[in-house]
This record gives sequence, C-alpha cells and structure tokens, in this order.
Amino acid sequence: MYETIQYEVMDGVAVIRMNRPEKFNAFTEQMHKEIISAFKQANKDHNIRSIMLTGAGRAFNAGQDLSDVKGETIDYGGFLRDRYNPMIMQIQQTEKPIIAAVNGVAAGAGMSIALACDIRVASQKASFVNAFVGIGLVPDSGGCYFLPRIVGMGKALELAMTGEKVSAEEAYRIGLVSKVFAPETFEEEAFAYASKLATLPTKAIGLIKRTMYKGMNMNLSETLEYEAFAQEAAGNTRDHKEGIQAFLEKRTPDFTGQ
Ligand code: T3D
Repeated sequence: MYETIQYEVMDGVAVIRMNRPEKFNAFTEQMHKEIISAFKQANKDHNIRSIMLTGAGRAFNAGQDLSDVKGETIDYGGFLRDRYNPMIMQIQQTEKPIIAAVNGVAAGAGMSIALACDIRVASQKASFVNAFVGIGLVPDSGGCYFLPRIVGMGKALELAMTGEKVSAEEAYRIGLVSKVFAPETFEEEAFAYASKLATLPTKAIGLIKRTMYKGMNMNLSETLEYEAFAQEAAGNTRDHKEGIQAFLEKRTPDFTGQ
C-alpha cells in the first residue's frame, strides 16, 4: 500500500523502512506523505508498542531528493511548512518510543529526522552529515532544535557550519547515538532493541516522552506541575499496578501497554 516506504509489524514493533535505495532514500513529496501516514497508523494501533525507522540499502536517508529541486526556484518556506514540518511534528506527537536505526549515511533532512526520533542506534558503517551548508542552506526539519539539545551548542554549530561527516564511532562519543552495532548483525540487534522497548509500559513511556520534551521549554515550577499531572495519568495505568505487584512478588512484570 506504500510506494516509497515499507511498513511491517512484528512482535509489537512497527518497522518503517524508507525505500528508495537507488537515491539513498532521499525524500520526495510522496515519501513525506507516506511517512506521516505510517506514523499515524502506528500511533493508533494499540498492538504497536515501539517504532523503528530505518533505510533500505546502503543509506539511512540523504535528505531532500536534489534531482526534484534542480534548476527550479523553490518556495523553501512553503516547502518546509507543507512537507517536512508536519512529518517532524507527527514524530513528536507519536506517544510511543521511536528508534532511528541508522544503517548508513544520514544527511541533511535525513539527519534531522534521525534527531527527531527518541533514540538513535547506528551501524558501524553509518555516518551523519549536516549537509545543508554544502548547498548553502540552513539545517531544517528540526535540526536547529534537536542538534544543540542532543550534542550541545558548540558541537551543533561546528557540525552545521562545516557540514563535516561524523563517523558512527564519533557519533557515539558525542552522544548523537546510544549504541553502535556491527554491520553484519545491525538489523537484528536494532530490532531486538526496539522489541525490548515494546515490552515496557507503553503509556508511561509516552508520558515520559511528552513530559521531557515539554520540560525543555518550561521552567522548573512548570515542569514539576507537568510531572505531577503525568504521574497521575501513569499511576492510573494497569502497567503501574502490574509493576508494583511484580516487585512485591519478586517476578518479572508482564506489561501490556495498558
Ligand atoms: O526543498 C529543499 O531543498 C529544502 C529542504 C532541504 C532539506 C535537505 O535535506 S537539504 C540537504 C540535501 N541533501 C544533501 O545535500 C546531501 C547530498 N548527498 C551527499 O552529500 C552524498 O551523496 C552523501 C554524503 C549523502 C553520500 O555520499 P556517498 O559518497 O556515500 O554517495 P554518493 O555517490 O554521493 O551518492 C550515492 C547515490 O545517491 C548517487 O546516485 P548515483 O550517482 O549512484 O546514481 C547520488 O546521486 C544519490 N544521492 C545521494 N544523495 C542524494 C542523491 N540523489 C538525490 N538526492 C540526494 N539528496
């Protein structure tokens, strides 16, 4: 049902695979629409408890398909507002853990979409290129928001101003990715990581995500208040009761996401 992505569900994990390998999975208008639709689909489906975003072939995603914009005068503002921004907002509003499984190069908006995911894991063959400056543009798709928050302002400015390639090893060192796996076992290990997240208390995880992101834009007293609100909601879940019960009975909790 999708043309530019693949969507598969296994063990409570929705795997969204950007699938234009001959173009390094570069974004087209169709791909934006399909990614938004896939995240909405995964968000609505109660059986899905984590989402893994990855790329087909050698690349994760090389950003905007430059053959689509070649030689044209583009309304960049409109282009971003209509296509990229809704995609990034949909990722933010999806209250399930989202893992970017960065299998190869992530460049331009391809790097930004990885930054918008909650957790990044990388293959040793992966790399990150903040490619915008190379074509005289500014990081978009949330790149100016997420990058300094993830790696700190100094490093973010360096990467954005120079566009230099960051290896997987360096990405791990600067906190851009949480884990690095060997290329031979990457898909398996990234999926195992996403599957593990799919066994955790999904509602609490959704609230953790919402509260932490909100907390970045609130002062302490506002954050404390929002934590109280979120905790009330988490405290009313079946998984919270199960967590307490399992602790008292000295057994592993059986979380169902409810
Ligand atoms: O509307 C707007 O433009 C505003 C929004 C902007 C958002 C953005 O994302 S702007 C940034 C756009 N992306 C780039 O500038 C990155 C361009 N690509 C590269 O710099 C390099 O290709 C990579 C660093 C990603 C990978 O380098 P390398 O040496 O591993 O591979 P390669 O040989 O350069 O590319 C492999 C193939 O993928 C090649 O095709 P071919 O020659 O084998 O048929 C190349 O043309 C294609 N490819 C890579 N990136 C893109 C692309 N095709 C279309 N668009 C791309 N972005």
